[in-house]
Amino acid sequence: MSNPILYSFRRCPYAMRARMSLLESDVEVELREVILRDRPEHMMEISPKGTVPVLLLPDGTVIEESLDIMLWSLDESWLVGDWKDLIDVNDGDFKHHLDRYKYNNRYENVLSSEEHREHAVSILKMYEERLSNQAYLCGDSISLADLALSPFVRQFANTNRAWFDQLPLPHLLNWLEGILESHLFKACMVKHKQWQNGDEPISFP
Ligand SMILES: N[C@@H](CCC(=O)N[C@@H](CS)C(=O)NCC(=O)O)C(=O)O
Repeated sequence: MSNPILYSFRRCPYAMRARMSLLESDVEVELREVILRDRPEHMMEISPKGTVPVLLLPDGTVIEESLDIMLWSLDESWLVGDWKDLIDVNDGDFKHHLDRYKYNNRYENVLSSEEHREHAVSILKMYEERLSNQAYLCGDSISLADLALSPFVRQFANTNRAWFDQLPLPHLLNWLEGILESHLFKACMVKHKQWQNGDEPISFP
């Protein structure tokens, strides 16, 4: 039986969380690296909304939300604590402020970049509070919430790394560093060239 097919984009935080989850499961997929301005026809046929990641299962089922790919691949031991609420805040308010901080001139009628940055920091303070009592967002082991949120905190940090590094959020910085330095994250960030129809399949992991 053939492997599931994952349409993915290396730098997309939603695709990163899906790839990390697949790495943590025993599932091998065929990875197809997408360039967003040149999306493959087959991907658009199976998922016309056109976002990555998209996972196509051998039985034809299409999973086109990163969280659903995580839930499909991870076993129940990963579903720890209030991960749903954390993902709601991340994919909602945090992502809203992150985009308007990072790409402020793409939006009309918004606050300044610095004001959006401050709103995002107020959410990061909530994570800092948790991480001052435990190693990960929902306890002392890594779980779904860490995989789901860390790619977005990374994107926020990388927008202005020097500024981020001087924030008084030592536990958060340490948590992020630990994840970015992990084998898991490094394996999820391996580079692949853009997939073209007819290419030899690339197995992931
Ligand atoms: N809710 C989706 C969001 C995915 C998403 O927005 N991915 C971005 C790349 S980081 C994308 O594909 N953007 C293309 C577009 O919106 O046209 C998920 O969780 O999978």
